[in-house]
Amino acid sequence: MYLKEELERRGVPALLKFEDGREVTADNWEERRLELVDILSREEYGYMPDEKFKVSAAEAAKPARDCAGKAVTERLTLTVSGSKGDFSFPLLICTPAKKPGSKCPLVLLINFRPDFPDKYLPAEEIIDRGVGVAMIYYNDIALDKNEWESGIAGIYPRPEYSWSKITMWAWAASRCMDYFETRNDIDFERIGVAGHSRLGKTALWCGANDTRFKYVFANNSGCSGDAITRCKRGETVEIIYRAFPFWFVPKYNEYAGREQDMPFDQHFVVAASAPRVVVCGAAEEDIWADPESQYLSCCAASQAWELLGEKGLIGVDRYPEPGDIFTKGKLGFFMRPHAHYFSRYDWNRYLDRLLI
Ligand code: GTR
Repeated sequence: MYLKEELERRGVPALLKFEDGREVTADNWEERRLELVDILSREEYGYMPDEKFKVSAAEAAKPARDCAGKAVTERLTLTVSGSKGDFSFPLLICTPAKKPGSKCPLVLLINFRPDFPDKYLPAEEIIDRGVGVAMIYYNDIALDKNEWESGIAGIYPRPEYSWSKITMWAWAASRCMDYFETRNDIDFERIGVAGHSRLGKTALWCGANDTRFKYVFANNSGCSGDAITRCKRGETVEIIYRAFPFWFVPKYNEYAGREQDMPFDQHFVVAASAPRVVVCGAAEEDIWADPESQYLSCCAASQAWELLGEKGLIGVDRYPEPGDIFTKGKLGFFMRPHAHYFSRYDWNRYLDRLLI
């Protein structure tokens, strides 16, 4: 394990031990993985409604040729039906124009804006790599505010349902996956979920809950995302909960200033997608997210892949430097120069991993 002494100094909880003290082995990894998801649901992000949803899609506009004719963009309305009623939201899918019968890899971006393309979504560059991209706009699912009437929050409200906005956004990504499964032009072995910052946290949480996403791309997700919380620089539990209590369940706030008492740390959410592919992207100047703590959590999470005989993090036993790209294993990390942003550089690192 890289940076072992630093992980020990910070007192990061053991990944490969059950809550009841049993050792985790390759054979019982799935049981532990589900326990990780349960711990994180209970302590931090909340639970998704426990029921099966039905999903249907309708055209919101005629499919249009895009990117100089290299792509087709579809604007759909997805309707999710559950025990409490129907809920609809827009879903955009842009795929390479291709021969009938061929399938493309696809990345679903949970985005900050409904615009397409968008500064965080360089569609033409993605299409030119032979990859399709889908997008949902997070405020269409539930507003990024401390209110519980909008969108899905109004239909499955708190406290009847113990969830949070991060969990609602992640839940919506899974409903998109339900729809992708009905299509015959997508390569199901290569569907990824991506997000930046608060939506990078969401992408990690989505991957943990939904094993159908074989790739998880968490960009600059930092505090309550990929960064180890204990002794982290920049944002802390206290700060993030004060500003964004609705991203979490109230229990998370009990750890404000008491991070050492958490029965988990953020390497749990990274490892909860093992042995699928996870790539965590950090940015040199993003001290608020804390690249060192982001790397540390990959160092700790990597044990899950190794336990399963997979290549986890292929990194270095030191803190990362700008320009470091460690994406050869199934758990990847890279540190881009400059600031907090979802840049083309980041996209290309994720696509490089998707296309290996
Ligand atoms: C910040 C928040 C970060 C990060 C960021 C973002 O204000 O403190 O954790 O999520 O927002 O999502 O842009």
